[in-house]
Amino acid sequence: MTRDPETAARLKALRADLQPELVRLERRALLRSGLSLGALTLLTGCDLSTGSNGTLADRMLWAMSRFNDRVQGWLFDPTKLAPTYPASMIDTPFRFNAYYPPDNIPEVEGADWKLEVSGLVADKTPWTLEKLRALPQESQITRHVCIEGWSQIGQWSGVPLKTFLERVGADLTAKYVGFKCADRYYGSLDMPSALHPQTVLALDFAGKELSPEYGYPLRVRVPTKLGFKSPKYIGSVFVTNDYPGGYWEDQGYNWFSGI
Ligand SMILES: Nc1nc2c(c(=O)[nH]1)N[C@H]1C(S)=C(S)[C@@H](COP(=O)(O)O)O[C@H]1N2
Ligand SMILES: [Mo]
Repeated sequence: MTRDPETAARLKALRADLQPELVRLERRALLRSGLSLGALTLLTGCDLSTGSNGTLADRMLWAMSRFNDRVQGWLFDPTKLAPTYPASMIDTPFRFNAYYPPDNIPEVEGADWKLEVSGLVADKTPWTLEKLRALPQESQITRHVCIEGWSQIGQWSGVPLKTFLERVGADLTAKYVGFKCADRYYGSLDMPSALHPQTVLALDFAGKELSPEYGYPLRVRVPTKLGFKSPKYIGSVFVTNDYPGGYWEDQGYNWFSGI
């Protein structure tokens, strides 16, 4: 945009005055959207942390609007299915991420493990790995997008969460499905996202049983949402009408974080 030098100078001075307020607004907008600068950079293809075009607040607002449009075609397809990829595009090695370093990865003993089921469900019998493997399985190659600003393509297989919820006689009109993990992580999904055809209780990663870093023995995988909506090491699933929140959501990240 071209402006006469006088107007440009006035705007520049005004911006300098407003700068602290803009920075505060921007922080709030980032928290609300559930995205870091890194994630916005990734999703918009616009590097927000460097460059001289406009203030950081300008660049961020622009990127936010671009994010809304672009993400429709990439992470959140208009058909509401996350894009899938050929096996040749799988990223190896796949990145580990958690709120702690790899030394603290929980080691779960699969033979003793049981998935507890509670809340608004008819059958609360815990599930073993063997029983889960006997249910219909689904495999998908999708992109995992982390809020911290990286994404990778991986292959997850397991039981569609919908199949599982139907099997336990869950109240499918309830609002939320919550998960508790072997670490201190926890999370929840709205029921429509829990019933989404691509949402799975993953037992396998890259065609093999999940390894400890990727969530052994069971993790949720929701390709239509940001990575933090896919809890690993789950030990308990519950159906409820009371908002369960989540580890990052309770610290300000956007709960929905997807379509
Ligand atoms: N139990 C548990 N699940 C978790 C997390 C965690 O810290 N603990 N981190 C989340 C985040 S932010 C991301 S990006 C993904 C990382 O999954 P990966 O290690 O398979 O890449 O797991 C999600 N699920
Ligand atoms: Mo993440």
